[in-house]
Amino acid sequence: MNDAIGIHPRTSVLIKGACPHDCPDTCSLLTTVEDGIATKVQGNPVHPHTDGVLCTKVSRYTERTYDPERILHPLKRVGPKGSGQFEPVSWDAALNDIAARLKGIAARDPQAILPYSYCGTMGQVQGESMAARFFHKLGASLLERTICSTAGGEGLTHTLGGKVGMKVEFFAEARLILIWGSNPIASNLHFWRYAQAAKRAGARLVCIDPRKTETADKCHEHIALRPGTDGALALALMHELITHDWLDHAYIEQHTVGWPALRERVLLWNSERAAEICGVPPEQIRTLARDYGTTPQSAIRLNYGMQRVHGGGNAARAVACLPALTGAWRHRAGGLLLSSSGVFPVNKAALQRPDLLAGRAPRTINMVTIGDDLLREASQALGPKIEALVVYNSNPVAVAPDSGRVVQGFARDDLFTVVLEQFKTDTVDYADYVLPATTQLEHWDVHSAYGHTDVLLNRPAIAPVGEAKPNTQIFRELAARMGFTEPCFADDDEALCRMAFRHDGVDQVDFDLLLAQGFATVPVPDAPFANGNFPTPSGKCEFFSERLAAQGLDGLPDHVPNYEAAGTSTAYPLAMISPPARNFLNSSFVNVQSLRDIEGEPLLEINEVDAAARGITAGAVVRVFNQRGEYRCKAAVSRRARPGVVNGLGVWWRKLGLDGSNVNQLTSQRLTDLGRGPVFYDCLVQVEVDQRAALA
Ligand SMILES: Nc1nc2c(c(=O)[nH]1)N[C@H]1C(S)=C(S)[C@@H](COP(=O)(O)OP(=O)(O)OC[C@H]3O[C@@H](n4cnc5c(=O)[nH]c(N)nc54)[C@H](O)[C@@H]3O)O[C@H]1N2
Ligand SMILES: Nc1nc2c(c(=O)[nH]1)N[C@H]1C(S)=C(S)[C@@H](COP(=O)(O)OP(=O)(O)OC[C@H]3O[C@@H](n4cnc5c(=O)[nH]c(N)nc54)[C@H](O)[C@@H]3O)O[C@H]1N2
Ligand code: SF4
Ligand SMILES: [Mo]
Repeated sequence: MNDAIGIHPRTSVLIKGACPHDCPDTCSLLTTVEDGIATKVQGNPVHPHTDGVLCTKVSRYTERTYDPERILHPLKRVGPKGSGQFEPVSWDAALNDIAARLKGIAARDPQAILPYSYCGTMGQVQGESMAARFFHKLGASLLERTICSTAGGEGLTHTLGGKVGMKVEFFAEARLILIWGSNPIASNLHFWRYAQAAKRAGARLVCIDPRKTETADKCHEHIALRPGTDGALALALMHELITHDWLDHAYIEQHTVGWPALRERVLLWNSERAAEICGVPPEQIRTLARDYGTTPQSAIRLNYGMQRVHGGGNAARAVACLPALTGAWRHRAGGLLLSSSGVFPVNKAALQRPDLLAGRAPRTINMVTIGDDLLREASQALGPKIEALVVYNSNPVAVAPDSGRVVQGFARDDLFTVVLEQFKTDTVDYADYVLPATTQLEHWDVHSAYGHTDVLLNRPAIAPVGEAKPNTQIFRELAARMGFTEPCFADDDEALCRMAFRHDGVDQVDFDLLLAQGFATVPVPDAPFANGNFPTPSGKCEFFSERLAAQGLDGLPDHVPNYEAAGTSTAYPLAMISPPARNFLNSSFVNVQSLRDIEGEPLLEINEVDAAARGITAGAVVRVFNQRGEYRCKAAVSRRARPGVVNGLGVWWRKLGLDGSNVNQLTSQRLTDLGRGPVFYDCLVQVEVDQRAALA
């Protein structure tokens, strides 16, 4: 008996939540709370997609939540920008000063204020609800949230009509799975579990990826194409389907638009031509086409890794044509999945209240080009200079391309920067004020997903740590100080959760079920396009897009070469890609010691042929450089890199790198063909042994 020995009885409860991170899996979490302290975070065994399993990152969530490095109090800058020197201040002092500064700028032109946010949390509430209301009311510049998925998203939308596709659970029944531009063992673990079930049942798995990933190791075949050549590969696959008549003519006839035009385009793309561009043997393309064309239950798991290049939108369009040619959509275990986010009936207008703009149409800034935008002077065409930046749910100094320019912009002494954060990221180092934000264990939220079709509710498990506040609360309190009196600024977080899926007073998702079991499934037919019914203007799969043609763009998908295509520069002969690390999530978790210990240190994977040609040995410090900048790290001489391509894994924090930078020092601010997205993997570099390190 605890009482008998003088110890308080322990209360232990299990709280249902949702993983907030930018991951397709959106897992259902069970947090054990003992005497108000979260002691364990586990996967919910009742939620089918989670199936009781979490990734390594989030199974250590208590370590992250109680990390001694958590920001627990509002901070005000005392040192130069970038130095990360702050002193604690009270919430009142911080918010009063921030409101006064924003009011002063807004009186001249509110468009000089820019919110900068992405998916640090994917929650509908701690993402863009109260924050969007605040900036809409203010009339601040709008932000194009393009840093991840807009090229592929647009490509898919112009072909299938939206971010829609196969239900992820039916990959388990497929007979052939193409894992295309995706490394699910690292970044989509719960899909990989379905793929493994299919493999055990005899399915063939093919991985299409320049890098020999841990996923490629476990597939039957690996097609190691050059970065940015997926469009050519898809066109050649279609060519083979046509010449061998592995086509579902009835499906094409009834459920597609633009077949004669597509056929004509595709006939220009035989496998030899594509093989030359992709840097793979033509037989590999022909064999894949035969398998794909003759296996009715063929399923494609496309992921965003293949669209971070100039032609990413067109490549996604080309791949999305494949299942309509073979009629794979007729089967629930056939078709394609890039993102399921389009199936969720989110009421964005209720959450974000664009009506608060009241007829104003502020300019839009693309988050990809934040480096250039921060360094631009006022102009008639582009509007005022950016004078204030409010960053939340993002770490742009580490994740945005061309970081030499980004850092220069953030270092501007005449820029007023507020950062809402949990940890002292690279971006925090440049803030004038840092406001401590709660983590998922400390606030309410509701989540849609992009790798399955369930809505999840997140209840707070513990009280906020230190003086941290939810993003919503910070914007509520700022709104009050700005004098915004609309009742919507008083909505509490639970009310916002209830609003997220309610239209005209009717819940589109059962909120009582969410409260009771933590998740609810959005009804989607098992084989959504078995009988056409694509959400396109024509209702068909659009091989040819009238909408694109009307914009003066190519109505058909094509291969659009990289801006910096391999072999086009003698100064920078190697193509660099920088895909996700397994134990980080973008730049999140880099600060968690036990996870950083697993990842080790920033590395550049280089093939033995390219290493030998440069006198690079394993573990040598190398200088990686191009016209935009240079970056030093250690070399990993590895067959994970194909000849001609180097891989710089994970978005490391700059301050943890060898000389305070990361791979984004080299990436460019150019934009994709569709969707105005980033081209992180369209980047030529040269690599050499670092002379400083070699002499030392
Ligand atoms: N552990 C972990 N999980 C994550 C993330 C993370 O950082 N870490 N990031 C999350 C985010 S933000 C997203 S958007 C999602 C999806 O994130 P994605 O960035 O799509 O990540 P992956 O699924 O790992 O797929 C990327 C794969 O594409 C490959 N690739 C690179 N260039 C090309 C190309 O031109 N063609 C082809 N075919 N392949 C190419 C890379 O080598 C890599 O293996 O994952 C999320 N999940
Ligand atoms: N070179 C290269 N660069 C890349 C990529 C790549 O593959 N290669 N991937 C790109 C992709 S796909 C993406 S999506 C972007 C991602 O870029 P970001 O969206 O900036 O993602 P993170 O780096 O995870 O940073 C999110 C930050 O939000 C904070 N955060 C989390 N929850 C909350 C909260 O509730 N409140 C507040 N205030 N803060 C919170 C976290 O602590 C973290 O520092 O990076 C892109 N950059
Ligand atoms: S990061 Fe992804 S796999 Fe890990 S717990 Fe979150 S949703 Fe699940
Ligand atoms: Mo992303």
